[in-house]
Amino acid sequence: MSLLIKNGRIITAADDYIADIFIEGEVITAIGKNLPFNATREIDADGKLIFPGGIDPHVHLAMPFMGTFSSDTHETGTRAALFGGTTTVIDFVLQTQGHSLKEALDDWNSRARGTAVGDYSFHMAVTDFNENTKTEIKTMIEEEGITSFKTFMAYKGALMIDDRQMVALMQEVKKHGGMVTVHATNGDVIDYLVAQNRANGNLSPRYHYISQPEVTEAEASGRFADLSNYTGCPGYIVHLTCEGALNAVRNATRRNQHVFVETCIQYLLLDRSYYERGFESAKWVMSPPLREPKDQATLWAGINQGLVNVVATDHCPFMWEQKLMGKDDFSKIPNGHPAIENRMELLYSEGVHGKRISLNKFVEVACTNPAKIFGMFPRKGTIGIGSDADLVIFDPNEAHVLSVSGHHMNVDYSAYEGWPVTGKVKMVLLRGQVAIENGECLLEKGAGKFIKRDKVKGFI
Ligand code: DUC
Ligand code: ZN
Ligand code: ZN
Ligand code: ZN
Repeated sequence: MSLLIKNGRIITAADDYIADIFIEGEVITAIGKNLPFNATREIDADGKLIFPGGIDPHVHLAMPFMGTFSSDTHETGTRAALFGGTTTVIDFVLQTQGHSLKEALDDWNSRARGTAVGDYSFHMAVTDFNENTKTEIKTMIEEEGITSFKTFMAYKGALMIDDRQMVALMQEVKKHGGMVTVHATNGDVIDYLVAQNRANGNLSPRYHYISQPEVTEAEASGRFADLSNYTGCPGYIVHLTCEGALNAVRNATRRNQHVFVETCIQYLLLDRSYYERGFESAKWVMSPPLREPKDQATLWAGINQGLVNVVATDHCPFMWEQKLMGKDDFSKIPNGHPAIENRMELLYSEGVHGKRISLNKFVEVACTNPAKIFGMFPRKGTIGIGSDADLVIFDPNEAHVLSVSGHHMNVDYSAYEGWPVTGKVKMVLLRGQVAIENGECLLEKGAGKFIKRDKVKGFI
């Protein structure tokens, strides 16, 4: 099987040129003008942009959380991702406190293997670091190809580890060539503010926002950066939302430290006014919460300053019925919002079409940096000879509107209902196979592969 894509405008993190792409089997084998090859199929990409397949390194599929499960499975979530031009996702395996990493991995494998439609990898969330867990770090990195370890500085009693565990984990992960990633918010302060608001009868969704002020994120981000600097373990802050937290990272650069930073599309585009919609605001109850317009400005600038390296989603959808679990108490609303399918188009439309970031920067933060940071480059995240033929053929001019009625995520509302978008994913290839064409997914359940990742370098 071979494919020849003719005359597309190829965009990588560094380049922008018109050429043909020749694909044999799963990989790109030639790129050039007027390639003289015969292929099983020719695709005309004249007038279209060609991006590397998007990589969303922060998604929660079928995750047990707050007494329920996020509503997209590995099948529905990766299929929706493909529709939106994301060909690889990194999902989170959650260790159950008191149990091993291996048990958690077996559990996630049993759900993802043979069901994922797009490619996927796992981060391992370490929620209980002890002498037993310690021995499993090396195996995860060297045998399982899981090289990043997620920590939570919040959600005490379920997911949170303390600073002793954090330092010990960082020492072990550094020793074996991995990276520690973090949900950086101060869990104790948040728990206190949640309890205070509940005691005062402040139970509506806006108190979710009020209970997680900027300081809780700025403090934890700074603490994480300090511990990463002290141990020398590469560190990555997930879903960074605000000026205070980014300033903590900026400060770390003054001692020549580099901390990787991810933000998510919602923190760039949505603000706290979404918490003034009565209980409908539950759709946007996520942690950290949406912030202020000044934080959005900080994040866009941070992308252009090279301080924010990745734009992900933290995709963690819940059906409206599940959100209603918190109708009388904001602290019982399952945290998370759906975006896996919308990230690439929204970032293109608001970022590139909106003249906030360049085309190359778009590819860098949505495709290339996630691959580089997490040990998948150059197999994933770029368009080059030898790379997997994960490609998005994109019409930069087609205007459309986001809506639950047209999406493929397993959730019964859109967080971006009615949002006008310029630019549309027209065709998607996954390892040389046509995944999306004419608004349909042509890949079967189980077509997605688990991607073993390399040791991390700690630089990009
Ligand atoms: N935040 C969310 O909003 N959902 C899942 C987990 C998290 O940290
Ligand atoms: Zn056990
Ligand atoms: Zn988180
Ligand atoms: Zn998350």
